[in-house]
Amino acid sequence: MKELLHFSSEVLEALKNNQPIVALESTIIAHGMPYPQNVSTARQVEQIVRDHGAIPATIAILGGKLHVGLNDAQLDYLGHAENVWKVSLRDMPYVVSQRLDGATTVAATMRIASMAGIHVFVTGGIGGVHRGAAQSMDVSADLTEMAQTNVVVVSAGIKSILDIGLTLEKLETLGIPVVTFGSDEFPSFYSRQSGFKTPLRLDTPADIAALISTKWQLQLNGSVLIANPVPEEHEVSYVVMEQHIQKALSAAEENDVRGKSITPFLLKYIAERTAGESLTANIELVKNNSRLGAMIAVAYNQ
Ligand code: PSU
Ligand code: MN
Repeated sequence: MKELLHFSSEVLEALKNNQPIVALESTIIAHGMPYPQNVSTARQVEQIVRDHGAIPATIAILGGKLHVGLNDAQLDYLGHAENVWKVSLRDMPYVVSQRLDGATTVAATMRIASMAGIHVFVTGGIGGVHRGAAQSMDVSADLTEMAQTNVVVVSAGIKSILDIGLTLEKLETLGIPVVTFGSDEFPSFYSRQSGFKTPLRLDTPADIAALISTKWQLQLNGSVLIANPVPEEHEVSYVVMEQHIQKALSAAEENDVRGKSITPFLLKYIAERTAGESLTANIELVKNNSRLGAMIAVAYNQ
């Protein structure tokens, strides 16, 4: 397994010295945001992690190799190259054996982070149960991966393109604790509100680190979902977002968009129609998550 892993020198050094490391996903770069904002955001996020005492490890598949830590050229390439696969777990063996390039989703990034011995992971939002899942059966592999892999996921909650209520139910079934940082309301990615009360609330990175280590000491394998509400000054109101989401969902249906294409389609549709407002929120919430993720990694390391 280790033969497939390629570490950047920064990450290798950090692993040797037992420093706190934060894994970062790449689907958000290749399929979640437009170029060049995606690459500049990825770089800023890495720097924020360093500024808060941890080492960033952006994860992606290049030429079939699992890369843990990317250099500038690799990051830029992922940001604009055509033919970069969106790789979830089921795509991994194909992309690796065919020596292709792939950006990893939450599920695939978690798995590779775990292989590398990294336990804290920062993203924007997780995949979940899609609206209309009773018909489509579209439930992200992010959830089943979170049920089994010991990597904490720091997010801004569940995007309202999904069915937040059903996703929370599914997380409960899978035994995944859902913790909102510093708020009683569970956030919905672009917005601090979702209409759902958070199952759990913690107010410090130290408390979050304690919950994580306790969970794994209890041999309760799997992730913890940390929801970090988008900063108030960058949020897009829940009501405004809902109108855009309704339109995006109709457009997806009209264009017969299904399966793995649906999440990138919806995100792009909404970003294009909110005059960049949602993109700004997206960028700022990822930066905000990287700050918290680094602090959790530092606390967990201690
Ligand atoms: N949520 C976001 N931005 C994203 C994604 C989710 O705010 O780019 C990506 C993540 O990589 C997530 C994936 O793991 O979408 C889920 O895709 P699917 O629904 O096809 O499982
Ligand atoms: Mn899906």
